Amino acid sequence: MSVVGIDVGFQNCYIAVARSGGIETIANEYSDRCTPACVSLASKNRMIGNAAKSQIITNFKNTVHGFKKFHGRAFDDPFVQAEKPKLPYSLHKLANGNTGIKVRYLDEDKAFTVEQITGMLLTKLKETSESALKKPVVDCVISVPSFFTDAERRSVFDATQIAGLNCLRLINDTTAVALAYGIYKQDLPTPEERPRNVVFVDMGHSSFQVSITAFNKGKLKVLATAFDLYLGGRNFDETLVDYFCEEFKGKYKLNVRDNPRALLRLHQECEKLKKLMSANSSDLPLNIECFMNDIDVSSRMNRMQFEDMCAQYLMRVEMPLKAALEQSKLSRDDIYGVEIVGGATRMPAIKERIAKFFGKDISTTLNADEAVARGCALQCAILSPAFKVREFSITDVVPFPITLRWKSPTEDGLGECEVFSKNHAAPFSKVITFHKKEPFDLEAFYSCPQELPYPDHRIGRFSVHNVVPQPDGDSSKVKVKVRVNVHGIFSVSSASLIEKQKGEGEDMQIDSEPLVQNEGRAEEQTKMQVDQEGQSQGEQQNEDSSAVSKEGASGEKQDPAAGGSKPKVKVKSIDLPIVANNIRQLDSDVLSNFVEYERQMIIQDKLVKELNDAKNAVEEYVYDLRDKLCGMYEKYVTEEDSNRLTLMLEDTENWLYEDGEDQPKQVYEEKLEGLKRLGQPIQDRHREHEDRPRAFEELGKKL
Ligand code: ATP
Ligand code: K
Ligand code: MG
Repeated sequence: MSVVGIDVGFQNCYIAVARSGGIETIANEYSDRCTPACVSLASKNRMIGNAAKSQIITNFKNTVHGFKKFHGRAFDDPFVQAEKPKLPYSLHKLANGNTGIKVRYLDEDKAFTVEQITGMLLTKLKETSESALKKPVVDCVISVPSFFTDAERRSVFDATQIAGLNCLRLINDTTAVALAYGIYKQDLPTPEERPRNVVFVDMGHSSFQVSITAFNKGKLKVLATAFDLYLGGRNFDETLVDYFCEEFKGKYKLNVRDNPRALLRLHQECEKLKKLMSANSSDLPLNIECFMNDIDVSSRMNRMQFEDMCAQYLMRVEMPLKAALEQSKLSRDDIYGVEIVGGATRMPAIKERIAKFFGKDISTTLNADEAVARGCALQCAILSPAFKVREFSITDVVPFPITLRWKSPTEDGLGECEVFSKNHAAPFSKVITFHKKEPFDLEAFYSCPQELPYPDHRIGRFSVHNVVPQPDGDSSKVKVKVRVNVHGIFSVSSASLIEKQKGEGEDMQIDSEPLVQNEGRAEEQTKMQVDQEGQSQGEQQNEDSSAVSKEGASGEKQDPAAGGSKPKVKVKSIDLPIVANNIRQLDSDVLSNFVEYERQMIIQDKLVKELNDAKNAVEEYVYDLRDKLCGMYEKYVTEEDSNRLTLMLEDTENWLYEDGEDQPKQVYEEKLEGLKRLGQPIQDRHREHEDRPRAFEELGKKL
């Protein structure tokens, strides 16, 4: 099995793998450890990552980037609507209301779902991992922002399936960083000692995340997370873009916003300028040649001016830090250290604010770009039976409180119960007992809509089927297990009907407040969950009845009422099917179509690549042989043959640009063979001549 960790960023993706030497981040075919989160669709194939990034300006309508936040969001979502006019490509409302991405692919108009686009990106990252590890990659751990909701996580998870990956865990960015920090530390306090509390701060391109984590030997426990969903490097780029758009309007009479290509170029230049300003406080130039309408533009900017312009964003740095500290109930003195990662934390103004808030120097010992991916790979190694790593238990948190609601014959007709509070340990399961005579629905939703990334606070509806009254007509006791799994995804994972015990309270318990039983300590739960998830790959995709009954069996064992703790009470329990209906969830048949379609696109890309390689081989051979004919091969070919061959090479070159521009692979292969039939004898004569003296030399050495 493969041990791979992938950080899927809004802008940048990184891969770390476990090899014999330990965890290492790997480079792609461009020798780049960063793969841009970018997908470009064309008339014959797709380009993904670095190749796609180079298409951002030339093929702007069909080059998709900045799509991470479309996961789990409706097209009508205010954020999606606000992004739409800023994007060079088109968004589209899909039949189910989700956000679609409209591009031209294979000379047809296509609307891809965000799961498909992320699936494409993951296909690329999978291939990069495979060529580094030189074996197929299936198992992996992938990072998501800690604030991702249920719908967002399910959406990313679907994308991993489309790419043919088996995601063992969706791990929170800051938790991955915490693992990368803690696992190698030899001097962590023992479990009996007071834990070491460390703050992790990650500001990427699109958002700002903070977590406070307590470490003891062999374990970490996230105490609190806080975030600014919309504060990241892109805000600072946009501030510069706005400024220069205004300036160029006056100075050059240019309406940059009307020209998508110019706007994209300005974006790229502003990002470069921003990065330069992190290292340099002096006045810096911005020059773009032939920017728009054949006009060269230029301007200047310095860090102080820039920071003034960005005051509204810099102001927002403190709030999540404060929120995290408050939630953790720690004081500043309890904080051992502050570790920062993410590209945007390289801005001096950001660093200063973080340091000032905690009143201590911040540490940058972790690799700002690679720590998330490394943490993911470490988690994957821990989950892999094939890999030996130090035991390290992780207890994460639920980012937003979750409530269940159901119909009940009480005054207002509704029963309600908060099943997971904010920062509740995760993964975690709980059992709730209902008294029902008939099948019923449980609505799950987030309790605090104002905290959420989007206005829809629903998670889903879970219908518990096959509930019947007891033979005497009384309500049946129904035990329902709810859980937040290892991916941070909520579900009503099993339900069972308990046959009435003698002497128990009668009809008075109908729809009473549910009894909430926590199952054991969070840490034990973590282990159990991780094991289960590791084996039953992607099983939470559809909590269908078969998955449920499997789970039901284990739920029963842990149920104190039904378990061995009270052996004298004999209870019969019947597993009940649950049908889940999650918001924004792709139908399973739609998902399988996407899986199949991705496979076809992979084959298509491969065919195009092979074709291009065959064509390039002809071109390269032409140039190579022509050079050599008037160079190193000159002595080994008659003038007549040389002239004939040169003419033929010239013909081939012309052909490549005309009739030979777009031919089947076989035609190029035959062309190459034809040339080689003439070129090879010359090459052989040359080699023979070269080898002969060398052979003598070798012989001489031996004698
Ligand atoms: P997210 O975490 O939001 O999904 P991401 O993981 O893709 O995004 P990172 O790779 O951590 O983001 O960071 C990218 C951001 O960091 C970009 O806005 C980039 O311009 C910015 N950045 C990188 N280096 C510097 C620098 N030296 N100075 C200022 N900003 C920088
Ligand atoms: K990243
Ligand atoms: Mg990131």
